[in-house]
Amino acid sequence: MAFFPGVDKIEFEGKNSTNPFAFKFYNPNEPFEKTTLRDYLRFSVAFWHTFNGNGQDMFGSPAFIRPWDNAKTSLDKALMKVDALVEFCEKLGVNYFCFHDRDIAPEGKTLRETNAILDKVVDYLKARMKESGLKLLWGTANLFGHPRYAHGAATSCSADVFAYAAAQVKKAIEITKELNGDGYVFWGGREGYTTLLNTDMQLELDNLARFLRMAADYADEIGFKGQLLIEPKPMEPTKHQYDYDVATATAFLRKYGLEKHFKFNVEVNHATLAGHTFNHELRYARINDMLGSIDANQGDLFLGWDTDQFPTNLYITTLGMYEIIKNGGIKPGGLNFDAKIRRESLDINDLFIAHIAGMDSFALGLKAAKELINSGFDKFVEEKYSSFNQGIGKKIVEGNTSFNDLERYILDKESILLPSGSQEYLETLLNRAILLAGAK
Ligand code: XLS
Ligand code: NI
Ligand code: NI
Repeated sequence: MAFFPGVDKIEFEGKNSTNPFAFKFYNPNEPFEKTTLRDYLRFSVAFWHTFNGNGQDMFGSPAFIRPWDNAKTSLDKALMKVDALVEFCEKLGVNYFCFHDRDIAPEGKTLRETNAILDKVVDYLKARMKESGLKLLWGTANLFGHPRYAHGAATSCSADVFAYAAAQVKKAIEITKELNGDGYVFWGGREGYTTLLNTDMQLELDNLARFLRMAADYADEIGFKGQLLIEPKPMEPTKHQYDYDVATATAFLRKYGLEKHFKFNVEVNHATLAGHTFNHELRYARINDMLGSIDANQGDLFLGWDTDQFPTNLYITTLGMYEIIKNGGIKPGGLNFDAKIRRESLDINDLFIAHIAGMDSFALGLKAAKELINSGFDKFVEEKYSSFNQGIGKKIVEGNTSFNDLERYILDKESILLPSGSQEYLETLLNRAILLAGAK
């Protein structure tokens, strides 16, 4: 059965095409940095939004009915969604997907029963992946949807819930390994608090660290080679999430000596919720050698919640991809579309149009970032800090100065020369880079 009979394989038609079902800027085979755009960008489809998303929001019931909603049993439905995933990714030309354990299979009465159902779906998924060439970018566990996680999972006040979450993550790492995943993600779900009046913050943070240590140990024990990733988010569903942003989570990992085991999965919309730009979060991770993967989406600054829209803002994609080029790429991570079509996007084929928009926007952003680098943008920054390349600056950088030396050096100097920051000029270079990349 075809789930998307109205859509054929999406082809690259170039910038002059007006066909909504064609790529304008993403040519998968185009060479880029000794590889191709396909292998550099490593796009991934998020199972939860694309195959479970039903347009529901806080104010309204489900708005989309999908072909798999007519399945006879919940297991049939799960298997149909696997087929839909394979068909969707083949037509879109995307090689990767990501999932939570509970996205792909329904729960049973006990964890044992749930695991048995999950195994059935994983077997089928594995076979379909093998035959189609579809690969797993990362797996994760849903530790936030079920009511048992009302107080959090690893930070719950209930030791039973902590144990349940541990067993669930154990299984999720096992199936991620079984499906050859390149990574495993920990997004904080309900790990945080809504009021300190009822919260033992110290115990919760210590427990979170204990949980992550056991997870890393277990991954080693079973020989899981994928990258473990923390996905920061400052709020939602709790008022304060512990993995607030990359800086906060880095400090947390270092305090507990866990920093060698984890990198970051940076999500655009989470960055903006934290009051940061996407490129700020990427930069912070990159300079700490902890940039692992990306959840590609965008928020709406007027709404101010995690709207998870498909990314189309070229300034965001360009500045983000600049960090990725400087990072030497994103592999073994990728660009996962943790994004959902709007409740008003009622046509099932809007799923394709949305992914095409996101893929084109990141491909163009990548090319624009390259133009930006070619325009001498980096040279400007180098020049701005050049006082640290010689004289007293060099001594400071080399650690060969003290407050006494610095006082002696500066005490009788009459003037200091400052370079211009030239923000306006640099913004014109950014505009130019986007326009040049788009015109090619
Ligand atoms: C929610 C998160 C979530 C993670 C995976 O805001 O983005 O979807 O990516 O658990
Ligand atoms: Ni995400
Ligand atoms: Ni999110």
